[in-house]
Amino acid sequence: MEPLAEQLVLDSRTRLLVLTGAGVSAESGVPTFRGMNGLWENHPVEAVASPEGFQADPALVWRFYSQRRAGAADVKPNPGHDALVRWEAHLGDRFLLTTQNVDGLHARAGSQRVVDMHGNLFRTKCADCQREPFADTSVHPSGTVPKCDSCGGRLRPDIVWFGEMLAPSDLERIGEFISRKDGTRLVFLAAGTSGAVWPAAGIVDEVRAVRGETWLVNYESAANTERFHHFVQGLSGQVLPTLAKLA
Ligand code: BV8
Ligand code: ZN
Repeated sequence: MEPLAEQLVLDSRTRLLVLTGAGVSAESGVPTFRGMNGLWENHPVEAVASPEGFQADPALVWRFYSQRRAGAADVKPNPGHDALVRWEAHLGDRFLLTTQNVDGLHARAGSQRVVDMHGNLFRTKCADCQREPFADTSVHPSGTVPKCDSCGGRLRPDIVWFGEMLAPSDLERIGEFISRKDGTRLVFLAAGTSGAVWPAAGIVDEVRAVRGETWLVNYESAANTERFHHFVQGLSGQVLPTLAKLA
């Protein structure tokens, strides 16, 4: 095992997997889950963001997502997002960004190699037929449940809810990058995440299983901080722009 590097060195022998959470969008003005104490209008987010919640009260769930669509529409990427765009430009295909955020801010900042592992706020699909998910910024009036114009069923945001499987193609893409045998050394950096939601919280262990180097950049300690070789405490919008040595 090579000596632990004190600085995040991104050179020609390195491939980098980045995982982001709500903390990376906080400085753009997007509320975090912990910041809301996991609650929305006194509903546990896990209750609203679940198939059961949608079955029980689809109008409530659409009010939750319409509000977030309205909120996410007029926020801008911050220097934390921009730093990741620069790292990707430097590393090319030796870079992959998987995000738990559904706000689309990484893509708006210019990130290309992005896995929306929990879906995207600005995409909609049908809960009752297999039509293709489609881009959708609609903010629906409170109390309404939009209908599918091909089967008449209920539309829903194209988001991975609690209790729902992540897309196998997304898990494969992450797994392929972790187990890649191309002579490069694997570095993993998680930023702005509390490490409370799985399977995202387990990626650090998958990386350690292949002897990768692991970094956490977070405002406060996370549920899995001790799993990381390096913990840099701070605001991602201030830490990420200066953390990496692009060699
Ligand atoms: C599944 C979309 C398989 C919705 C989301 C193993 C153990 C225990 C439980 C489970 C397990 N495996 C599965 C589970 C169940 C569950 C789970 O993990 N539950 C938790 C609550 C215990 N997982 C699932 O259900 C997953 N599916 O496992 O399917 C399956 C299915 C059926 C049957 C068998 C198996 C699906 C999980 C995805 C759910 N969807 N999002 C929506 O957004 O509306 S999760 C959602 O919550 C986010 O995407 C994100 O993942 C999570 C919030 O976490 P963070 O992003 O980390 O945000 P948080 O606010 O918590 O923390 C922010 C951090 O940033 C803080 O630490 C703060 O200090 C820091 N910070 C703040 N500001 C800054 C900052 N840091 C730096 N700079 C700043 N400026
Ligand atoms: Zn339909």
